[in-house]
Amino acid sequence: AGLDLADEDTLAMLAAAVRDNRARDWSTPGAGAPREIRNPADRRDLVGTAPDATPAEVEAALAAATAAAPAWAAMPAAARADLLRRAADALEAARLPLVALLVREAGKTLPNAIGEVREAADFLRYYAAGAEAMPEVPPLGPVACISPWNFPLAIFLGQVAAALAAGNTVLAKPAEETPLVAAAAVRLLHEAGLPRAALHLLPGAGEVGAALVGDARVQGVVFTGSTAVARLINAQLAGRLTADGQPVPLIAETGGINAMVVDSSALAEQVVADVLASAFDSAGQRCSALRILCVQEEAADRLLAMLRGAMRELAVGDPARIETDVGPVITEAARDDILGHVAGMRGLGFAVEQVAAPDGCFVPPTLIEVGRIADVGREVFGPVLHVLRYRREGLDRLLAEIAAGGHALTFGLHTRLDATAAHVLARVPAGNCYVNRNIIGATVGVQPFGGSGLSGTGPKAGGPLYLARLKARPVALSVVAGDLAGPVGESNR
Ligand code: UN1
Repeated sequence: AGLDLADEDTLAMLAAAVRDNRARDWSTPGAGAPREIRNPADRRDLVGTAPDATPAEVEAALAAATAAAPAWAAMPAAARADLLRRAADALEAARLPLVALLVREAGKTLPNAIGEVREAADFLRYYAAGAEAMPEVPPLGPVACISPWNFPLAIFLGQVAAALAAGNTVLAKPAEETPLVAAAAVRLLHEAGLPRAALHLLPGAGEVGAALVGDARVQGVVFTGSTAVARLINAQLAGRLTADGQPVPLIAETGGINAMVVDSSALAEQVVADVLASAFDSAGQRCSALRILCVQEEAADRLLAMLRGAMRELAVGDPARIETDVGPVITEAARDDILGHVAGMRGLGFAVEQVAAPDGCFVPPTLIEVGRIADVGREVFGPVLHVLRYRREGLDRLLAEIAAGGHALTFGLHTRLDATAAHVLARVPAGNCYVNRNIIGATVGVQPFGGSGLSGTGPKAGGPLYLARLKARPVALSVVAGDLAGPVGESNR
């Protein structure tokens, strides 16, 4: 069911979908002040307006989700699962306008947007199957789902689908940058038969999220975003108990300062391809993206020369064009933040190299040579790759520095030596370790995604333990492994 990007007819169809989309207004109704959503690649293109949810709308949604919780919880899991599968079918039937909307609202490249629709459908089907495979344990009740702009469809729907599948009603706050694709997804779910009171969309900024998290009727929180906001949520929930007297659960997926270690036995061509994908795909705007490439000294000159050459070939520009490798970053503020980091590093004396990029919300793919892990300092959410050279004798110190950073999300290793692989992987804590491949694009059901430490609370998204956290009481986990009924997508590569 994939869209074949090597096929001329498919490309023509996608181009037409983007063109039609630009003539379409995706505005959503609501009482609050309308927020203008503009295409990050072309600020003249107004995608639509979305009003922030007002306090009265938040209150009405909380009351309705609370009132609807018993009936939704009482529905047999199989019926909830059928509904989510119908929604997955509807989502795939609507994939062309959704792909175009992701390009326009979130600046996704066409391959990224196609992968994201596929991943969203995978989440719906995976959690549907998981719900059916679980013993009947009561759900939590109303759950708040707070999602990011970088996967405004897949992460948004993944959170919502899991909460609903487990039998909870949902208050969903999409990122303020990307409410329109979330609204489109909610419409599809309601049209597929989901009771309106079981899922409420509440667009807006931090105030809306804080109002939800601070409300005693909310029995669980699912959050993907920054470590700083996860800390705020955690503090807000501290000491609060569910109706069953348990601490209100928080599932948080946050950031990472992800590293890849490349030893001198690695296949250079493969490394270059995987580094390009890991660092620059999605303009580096994935929490899984590569931030620090660590190359063994003996291989570094040749490998970095190849990487620089390959970076110069990256096409940065309009994500609606199939030729584009790197699209815009999400906002001018994001661009300025990333470029501020680059300027700061240059100021500190680190060597910086950048390829060309157009004006606007674009950041040129950038390479910064650093001396040690701690030089990087922070997660930079854009196409900026730090590189450092290490000596074989210094490997353990390097691994200890990576571990000491406190994040533990993704990690990559390129080596052809089994002993090195075992040695390295035993020393780096990371939720997702990838060997001899890129470090992005975890696949629902096959590579559950999530980290620990500063990177999140677990359980991993798209994995067998996720739904259990959304139940009121502990679940016997041996029976929760809901396999997909069908083949799993290459969703997000
Ligand atoms: C995120 O960027 O917030 O594996 C998480 C991947 C994606 C990452 C999503 N699932 O690249």
